[in-house]
Amino acid sequence: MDRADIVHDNFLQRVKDRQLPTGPRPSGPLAAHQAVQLYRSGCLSRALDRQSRKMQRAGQGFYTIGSSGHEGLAAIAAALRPTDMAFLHYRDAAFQIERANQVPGQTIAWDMLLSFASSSEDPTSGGRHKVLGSKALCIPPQTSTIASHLPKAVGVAYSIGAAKRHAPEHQALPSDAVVYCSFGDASANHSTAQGAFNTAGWTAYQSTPLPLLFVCEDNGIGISTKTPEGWIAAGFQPRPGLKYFYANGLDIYETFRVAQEAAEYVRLRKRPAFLHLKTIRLYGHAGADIPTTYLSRAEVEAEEAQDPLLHSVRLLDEAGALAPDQSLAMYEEVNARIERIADEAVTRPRLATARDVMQSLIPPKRPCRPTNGPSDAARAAAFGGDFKSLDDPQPLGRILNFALTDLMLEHGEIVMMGEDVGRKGGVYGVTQKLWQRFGPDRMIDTLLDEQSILGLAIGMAQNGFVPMPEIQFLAYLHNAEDQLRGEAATLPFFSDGQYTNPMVVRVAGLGYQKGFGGHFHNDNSVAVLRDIPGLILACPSNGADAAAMLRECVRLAREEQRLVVFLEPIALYATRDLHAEKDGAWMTSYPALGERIPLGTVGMHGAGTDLAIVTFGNGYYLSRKAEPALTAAGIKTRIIDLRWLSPLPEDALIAAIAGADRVLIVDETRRSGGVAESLMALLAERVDIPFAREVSEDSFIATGPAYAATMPSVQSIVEAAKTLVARA
Ligand SMILES: Cc1ncc(C[n+]2csc(CCOP(=O)(O)OP(=O)(O)O)c2C)c(N)n1
Ligand SMILES: [Mg+2]
Repeated sequence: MDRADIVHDNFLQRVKDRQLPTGPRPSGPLAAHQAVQLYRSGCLSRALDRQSRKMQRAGQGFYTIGSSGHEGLAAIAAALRPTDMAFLHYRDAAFQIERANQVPGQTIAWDMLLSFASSSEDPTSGGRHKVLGSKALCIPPQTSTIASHLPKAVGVAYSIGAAKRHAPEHQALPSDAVVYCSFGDASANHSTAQGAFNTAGWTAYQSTPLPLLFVCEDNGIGISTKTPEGWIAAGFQPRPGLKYFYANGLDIYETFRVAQEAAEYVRLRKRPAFLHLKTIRLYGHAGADIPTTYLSRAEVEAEEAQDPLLHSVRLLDEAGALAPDQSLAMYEEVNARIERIADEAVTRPRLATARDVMQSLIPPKRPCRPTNGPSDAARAAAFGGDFKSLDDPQPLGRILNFALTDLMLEHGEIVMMGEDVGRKGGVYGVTQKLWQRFGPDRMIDTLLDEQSILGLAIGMAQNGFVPMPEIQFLAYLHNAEDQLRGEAATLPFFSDGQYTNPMVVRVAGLGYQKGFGGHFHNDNSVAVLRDIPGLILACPSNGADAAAMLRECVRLAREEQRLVVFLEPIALYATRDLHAEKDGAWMTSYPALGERIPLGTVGMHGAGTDLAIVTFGNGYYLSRKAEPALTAAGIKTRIIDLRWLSPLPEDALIAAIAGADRVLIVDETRRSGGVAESLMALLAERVDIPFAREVSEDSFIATGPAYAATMPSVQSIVEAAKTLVARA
């Protein structure tokens, strides 16, 4: 027998027999009518859990992770405001249901059942997932990757204070909001969670405002692995910067009282708090999990005897709020109602085609106030002594610095964050002087944790900022990559475009730093970025393009809410010369304000018809260096700079190679999973031109004299070109 049915029968029998679990009498500020409402929210949550299991058995529902045992969460919702952004643990249905009571016009049971049924009319995800969430209730839906929502909760909490000082055009939260973020006891151990607690504490320790309420729902277990007795309290009571509260989540009176105290502490003091909430988990982890396979029957039954709804029946009786018979009637009425609504919900349409599913991969555009660009006076004041250098040829790194300055002048909602981006101006000086020009509010020197940097950016974006986080080196993106892959990129997808986190992530990367750094400062793989649906990956090869592309990237983020990664080739930051020492041919002047390079367009040098070299980044630079040797060999060449590595500028590329007899792909990323693989597939599918590739080996990069040995060189490009052209 399904334990959900055992728990249900148990409830009916025990209430009838008045065999209710014992506990302290109701006390605290919860009024009788509120207590009844919380109990009703708990009943609704419970009924929905049972219904989801029935729907799954009938082939009408597809996922059953439930909230039974966690009904006390309703009391936490009651202690908060519906404008307090809430990042919910997957067991917080009662929270969402109770919050719906605070917002007029809600049809929460109907909405949640549509989600269970994966109906395209589900107002949260449009039928893409059974997930908690609601735009109207200020509950962004969450992925199920444990703890990945914690870094962005820190980011949103930080954004509330930042928005007071620089209100962004698309600000979403009131200035007295708090952020709520919940998770399970096992999840609290995850390094992502630990990073977020540390960042919250680190921030509060310096008295920076961070109105954030963490709630750890401690049911003592994570799937089948028990949390050691006392572990959560021992770990979180002494944590610097994080005030610890405890409540028994089986008692709605106590939970409400403590949650109110904690919420008031967070709201008034603008400091983070950690509410440790004792709960129980009824009927195992999720639908297919049978708890008696790893717990003794006695243990399971002892938990079931502590059913929080039974506790509520007792508490309501003792408070004189509702007699047990009335509680029983309410429970049954709610169950019957949910069954009736479910019968209707399963008849609603579902997603069917790839097009349906993919509709929300790309977020909707949003209206933005027009800007006329920064005034001359503002530019003169900001640039200071650099103002007169703007027209002189400069290397890429310096041009980027100019572009960032103008973009920050033009858009007050741009904020940058990263290790050493502020006071120092970045490891390679790209953000130099921005801290002095725009202040520490907009140039945030973060602690050393890439997940927190990206989480801060995601969170600030959700409150209307346009963040430009910096990852110091491409190799250091990987330990935080899920913040882009699992969080930022998926949010529009499964919130049906209702929640977005537009940003431009600047990453310094790729190889060819002369003998410096080895593989951890010279990472030449972008495969993990290129396969993320909806993500735009840009990679300039020279200063003028870099500025014009960066402006387009910011436009894409600001106006089209896109997630953009701007990959900066470190080896070209300071490169000045092309063919000969002191020729200065790789320096460019700073493009006029307003000049942009649109997404999907390529660059082209030359118009030769013997050979088209298709390349980007350092490969473009090396190909340009190879050009005289190719000309000397009688090979008339054109060199195409892809600029956009994902999505590939397919049509522009096909147009650019038209009329060429051969195509050579020069790709500094690796043979396996490198950009060339996609380019070759594209050429094979769309044109009838012979092609070849010159790529990096499947290797990491060495430091010292062999620093470029595994990657394309001028010589290898020339040889590959000659071989290809000589091919019959
Ligand atoms: C990063 C990650 N690893 C593993 C999982 C699989 N998983 C889902 S829930 C869970 C246990 C979570 O336990 P806890 O945090 O105590 O929450 P509870 O389910 O008890 O409420 C695990 C291991 C996951 N979702 N994400
Ligand atoms: Mg748990």
